[in-house]
Amino acid sequence: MKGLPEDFLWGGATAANQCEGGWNESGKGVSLIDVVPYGVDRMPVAKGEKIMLDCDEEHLYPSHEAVDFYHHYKEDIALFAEMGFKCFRLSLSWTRIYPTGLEEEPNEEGLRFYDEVFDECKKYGIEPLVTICHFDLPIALVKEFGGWKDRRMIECFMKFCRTIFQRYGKKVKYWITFNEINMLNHLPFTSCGLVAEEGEDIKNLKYICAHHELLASARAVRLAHEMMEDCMIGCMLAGGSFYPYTCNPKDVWQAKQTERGNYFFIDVQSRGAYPNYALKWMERDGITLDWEAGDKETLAAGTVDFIGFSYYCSRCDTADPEVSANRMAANAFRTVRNPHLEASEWGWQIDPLGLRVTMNDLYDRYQKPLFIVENGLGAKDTIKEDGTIEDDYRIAYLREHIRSMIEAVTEDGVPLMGYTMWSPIDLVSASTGEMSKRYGFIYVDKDDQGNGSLKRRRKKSFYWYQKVIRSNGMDL
Ligand code: BGP
Repeated sequence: MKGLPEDFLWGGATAANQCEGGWNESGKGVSLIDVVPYGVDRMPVAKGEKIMLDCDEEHLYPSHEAVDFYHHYKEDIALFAEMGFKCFRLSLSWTRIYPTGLEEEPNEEGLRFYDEVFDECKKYGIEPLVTICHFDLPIALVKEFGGWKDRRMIECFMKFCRTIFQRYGKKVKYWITFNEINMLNHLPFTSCGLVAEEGEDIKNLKYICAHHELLASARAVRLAHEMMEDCMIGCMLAGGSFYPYTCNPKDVWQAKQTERGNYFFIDVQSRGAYPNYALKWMERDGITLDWEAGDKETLAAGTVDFIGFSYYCSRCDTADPEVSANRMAANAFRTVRNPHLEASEWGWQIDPLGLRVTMNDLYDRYQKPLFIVENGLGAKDTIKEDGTIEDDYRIAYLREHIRSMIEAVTEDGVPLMGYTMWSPIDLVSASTGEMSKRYGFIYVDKDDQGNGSLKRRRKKSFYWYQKVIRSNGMDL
């Protein structure tokens, strides 16, 4: 079997709020995620209830210490290098750089932190892949504007982009604008800080937020190309194809509709215009956007260079209300249970072939290079008496997904830039806010109550992934 290209970007992915900690150090401001006490699954906001906007420091917030990458980055990057990483995906904490998002001048100490992180990567020949916004915006902007529902967010975001492109343009080649932009449908508070007032139509507001994020993304793409020679900037979809539950055409049609709800964002970011089906559904549902002169041109001028996506599971939909009632988690989505698949302890159904399906679907649709920027298994790990962690379940999950990914590249001809699994080091789970749902090759000694020494420890999978990278995916 022919293998992956020689310059394939193997690595791992994290997000600032789930791993950095140091939430109020060196001038950092408070992020939205710093006031979320438990994890997004348990947040009341999507139901329209009031959210807590003031940070109660007596509580342990998952992002406050997280796994303290802020003070351990040298050790952590050295461990990534030991596995042979070619690429490290991380996100920038907006409030480290602009503490409220409203300042004229950035916080130099915050900028310096990422300089040091990128320099450390460079030392080992690791390419950073930077997510500009990963569920992480200044709480001051949420309070001031109600999040992305306000168009003024775009200018705040552009100021942030200008600063980081200027500062890191020579150190960072690969960029992503927004993490899992389609999560906006499911987690409007976490992903865009949407605070709805009494009587406001949340559904309409979500699309207004989307419109502003899409404009901001397009402008960021354009600016990146103007400011940084040779850079590549992509979008990021919470991916996973939707299967019809049966071959009943009604199920097929239902699955297509649900899938379009996710593709909509990427259709705009990749093709530069709202697709007809979305314009029609907005018309039907009475959704009105605040189009301004020049918006269409902005979208058209800022199409992405590659399609980044996360893949944890495929999804399934049906038109049958009885079957539809039996739904389960698939990341932040709810899916109809697929009887052909097993599930993880958190109910996310495991479907390695679904990754090949998803890659083919995305490439057929966009004809742009893909980048798998998240894929992994959350599981509980046990430390044996001799100190080892035998996470064969994680190896099995990743092995099958990587096999499927390689088949999509070598058998189907899908161009793929790289694979950054989630997450090379244990960190705080986004959905549960807990540590015990672990993804890492590197174990971090910390429990759900926040106790632990933060000591790092290599799991069995660490050595397995090292071998995978060394053989460029040939030895699984
Ligand atoms: C994705 C997010 C990540 C990450 C991952 C795993 O949707 O981009 O931030 O957390 O899911 O999810 P969880 O941590 O809930 O298991």
